[in-house]
Amino acid sequence: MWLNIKSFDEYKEVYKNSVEDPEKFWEEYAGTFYWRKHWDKTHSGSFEEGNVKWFEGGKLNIVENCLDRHLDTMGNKTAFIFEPNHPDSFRRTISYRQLHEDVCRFANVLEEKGITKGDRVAIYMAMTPELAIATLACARIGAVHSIVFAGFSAQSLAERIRDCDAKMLITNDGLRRGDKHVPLKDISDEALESCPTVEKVIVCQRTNRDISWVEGRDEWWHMLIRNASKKHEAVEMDAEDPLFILYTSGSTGKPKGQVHTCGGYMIYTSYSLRNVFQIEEEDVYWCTADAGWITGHSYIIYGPLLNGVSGIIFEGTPTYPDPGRFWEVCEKYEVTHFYTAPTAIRALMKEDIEYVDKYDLSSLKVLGTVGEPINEEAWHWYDEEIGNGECPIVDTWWQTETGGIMISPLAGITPTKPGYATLPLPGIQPALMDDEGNEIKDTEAQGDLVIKHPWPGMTRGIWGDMERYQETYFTKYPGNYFTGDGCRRDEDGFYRITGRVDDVLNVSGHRLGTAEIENAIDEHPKVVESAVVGYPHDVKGEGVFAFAICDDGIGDPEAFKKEINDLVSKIISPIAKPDKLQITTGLPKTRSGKIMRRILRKVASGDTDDLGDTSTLLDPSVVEDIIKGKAY
Ligand code: 6R9
Repeated sequence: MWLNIKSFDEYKEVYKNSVEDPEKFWEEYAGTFYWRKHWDKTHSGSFEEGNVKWFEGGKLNIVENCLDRHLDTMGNKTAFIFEPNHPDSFRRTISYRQLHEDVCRFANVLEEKGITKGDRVAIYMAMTPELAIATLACARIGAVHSIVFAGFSAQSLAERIRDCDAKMLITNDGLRRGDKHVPLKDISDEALESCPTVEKVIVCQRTNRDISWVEGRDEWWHMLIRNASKKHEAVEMDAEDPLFILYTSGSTGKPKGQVHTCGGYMIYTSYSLRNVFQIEEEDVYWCTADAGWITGHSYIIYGPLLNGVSGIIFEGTPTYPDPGRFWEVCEKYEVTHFYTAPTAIRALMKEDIEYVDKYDLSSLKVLGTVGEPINEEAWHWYDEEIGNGECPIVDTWWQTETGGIMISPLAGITPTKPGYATLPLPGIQPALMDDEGNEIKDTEAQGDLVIKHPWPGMTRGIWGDMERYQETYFTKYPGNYFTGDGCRRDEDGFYRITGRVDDVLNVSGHRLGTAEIENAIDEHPKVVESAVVGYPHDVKGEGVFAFAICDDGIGDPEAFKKEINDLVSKIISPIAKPDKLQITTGLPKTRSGKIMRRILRKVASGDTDDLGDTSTLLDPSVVEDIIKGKAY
């Protein structure tokens, strides 16, 4: 049984079997869950048709597998440790039994408020256990949750609510992250002005500040759960019923609502966490992501609970009240598995090493990274200063679309190599494609990364737009899933992700579409047209560089930049603010009117010696002006 792969030889054997007979491979793992009814068909559909299904006809509820299944054997075990924003604030631990009760109570509340199977519920909340409770309660009654990262603006929230016609919004009065306060209820109220489908708003108290109230629509979380029963029968779902929608940026302006399903997602998040991190019963696992991103869905909420692990929910930031915060928490709870983003590592390695040395980090066994390529310097700092050279680093490559980790070392089992996500998990078949659309068979190669065979955790669609789903993932390389990432494979067959090959930026591990940011900048009355590209940034990985053609009279450029940044924060989120803004008289366009971003990327990164072929530009003299221009 390969539930946990325990050696490199076993990995190789299991991998081979998984390619030869994928169905048998996944059946074996799926068999370890609690199904109310066994599935009829292990796998059907294809990438060509865009209709992949796994375990169809199987009946289950994922929350029964996360919670109920564990009650007899580990009811008193800690499910979540909650660490608040400020270290002196109230912290608490929640056992599996308690979490089960809380989820059942809130599931009863949702049903009483008229939410039923298939309804969409938007969640816009602080990183507290209630966020997980709300999420799990939705899943328990078969409602489709759509968590929106609490750093998004009112407009972004509204766009996501409208896209999926959510019937309810669950939010907080506000949240604190570091020394910032975010008035979530105010932002929600603004968003809901343009969201007619939302009938009810449930507000969970966190900051106790004054908020406005819409009688008949808004209700307090704590009042509603007071009399709710702690008994609740989970709703039976088909493996292929949608579990959640999560919006992610693509190369057009409109975010894509990725749809994940109950059965396949459950199997894949559980499987990937267990094998990549080599988690064991007594481990304390901490993923520092926000539940508003896929990493939080899969590796704070679902994956750890499915495996009966104790996990940390952290409300704060890496640098508040000081840059030792992560390490203080690791020491306090004797964290064994720590999973964060390269951008956090890069920010913390700039700080005085005292902030690390002060704490006892000897409990750590495995270190993980996710979200963006990790540079070798950061990898080595993480390895030596945090892991004391003794903790395997798992550089985990995956996407919102993939549901779980796809290419990564298995901790302590497969070799690691700085900057490399290394080898695919068994069940995952990556390949590299050349410009002509052919698979590159040489071991050492560089190309576009695709996946050749469906896996249970993959996205089943873009909410309300299956055409775009087909077009985005399955058209460029027919018969394959196209990841949007470029990748290099070394002589040992190890994979190194080189970054996006489409118009998507990765800023501090956050995925942002250039078109989304351009649309926001273009809202400024003085902006005629804009173009956004990424450039290398030593902490964020990639920074946002905006070029804008403006009407005369923008005045002081610094002040103008602030106006643009405020606008982008308001329309999208502060994470999308341009780091640099250059006012220009023109943009390098081809005769067909397409902006040649390749040139702008070179200018933005200060690499203007060789701009390549510019002969297809409508007006090549524009380039000279751009090179001479000044960025603020
Ligand atoms: C999980 C997550 C996905 C994009 C992906 C890629 C980049 C993620 C990476 C990585 C290099 C890694 N990415 N992990 N690049 N090494 N270990 O981040 O999902 O927000 O959808 O972003 O992030 O470019 O395509 P998501």
